[in-house]
Amino acid sequence: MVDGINNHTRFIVDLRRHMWMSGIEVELRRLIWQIAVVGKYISAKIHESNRKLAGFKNVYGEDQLALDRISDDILKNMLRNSGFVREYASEEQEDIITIGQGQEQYIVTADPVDGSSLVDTNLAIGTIIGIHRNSIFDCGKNSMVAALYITYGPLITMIYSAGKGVHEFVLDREGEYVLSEENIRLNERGSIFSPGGLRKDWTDSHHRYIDKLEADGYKLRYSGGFVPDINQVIIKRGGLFTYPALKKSPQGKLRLLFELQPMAFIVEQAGGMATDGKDDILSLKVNSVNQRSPIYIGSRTEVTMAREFLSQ
Ligand code: FDP
Repeated sequence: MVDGINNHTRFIVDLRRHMWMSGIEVELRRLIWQIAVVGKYISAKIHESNRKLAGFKNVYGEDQLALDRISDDILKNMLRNSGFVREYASEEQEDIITIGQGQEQYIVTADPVDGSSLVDTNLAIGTIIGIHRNSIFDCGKNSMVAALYITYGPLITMIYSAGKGVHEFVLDREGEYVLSEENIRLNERGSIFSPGGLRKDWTDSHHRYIDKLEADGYKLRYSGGFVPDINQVIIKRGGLFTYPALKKSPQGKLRLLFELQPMAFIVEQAGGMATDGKDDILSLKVNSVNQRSPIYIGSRTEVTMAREFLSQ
C-alpha cells in the first residue's frame, strides 16, 4: 500500500504521485500521465460530438471530423511530442506508424474511442491503451509493460497497471486524477456475466457454457461497450465478459492488439484470467494489427469453466 492511505486517514494521492511512489520508471510514468491527460481532451470531443449538442458544434461552420478520427489525431500528436514513443498502432490506422526517431523506448497501441456507436445513447464509452517495449508482432507476454483504460461515464475514471497491481483514479473537479481504489483484486468467482454476439450465432459449446452460468444464477450485464462492461467486472471484483467465436466468424469480433491485450494485461494483474477459450490472450502471437480473437475474461472460476466447456 502506498504511504498516505490507510483505514483511518485518506490523503489525496494523484496519479503522478502514485506512480512515483510505486517505483514506476520515469519515462513510463510520464507517458501514462500524458495519455491520461489526453483523456480530458477526448472527453471534451465526446461532449461536442454528442448529437444533443448539435446546435453548438457547427458554430464555426466547420465539418466535424468523426469522433474516432479526431481523438486518434489528438492522441497521436501527443505521443509524437512526448519523446517516449517510437511507433503507434491504432484502430483508426491501417498499419503501425513510426512517430519517433527510433531510439524511444515504447510502442503504443490505442483504441481511442471504443464503443463510439454508443455516444448518442449517453452510455459510457472508453479509451484503451497498450504500452509495449518490444515489437507488437510477438505475444503480449513478451512485449507489454503497461496498459490502461479511461471510462467516460457519469465520472471519468482511469485504470492502469504497469505490472505493479491495478489502480483506479477518478478525475476530480480540479482536473486531477485522484486515487480511488488501489491494488484491485478480483475474487475467485463473481456473480455477473456479459456475453457478446447473437445467441443464434453461438457455437454449441459456448451455448452450453452460458446456459450453465444462467442456471448458476449469474446476472446479465451487457451494455455493448467493451470498456464499461470490463470495468464492471473489475470494479465488482469478478464475473465474466465474453465475445466468443461465432459460427460465421470463428475469430469473434474484438481486436487482439487494441482491445483484448490491454484488458488481459490489467485483469491478469488483478488476479483474473483472459483466454480465447483455450490459450491465454497474452500468449497469442500477433500476426497483423487487425487480428481478432474470441475472448473469455474475468475471474478465475468462470474463465477456467469456459475452457472446460469449450474443450468438450
Ligand atoms: P462498437 O461496435 O459499438 O464499437 O469493438 C467494438 C465494440 O463496440 C465493443 O466496445 C463492444 O464490446 C462490442 O463491439 C459490441 O458488439 P455487439 O454490438 O456485437 O454487441
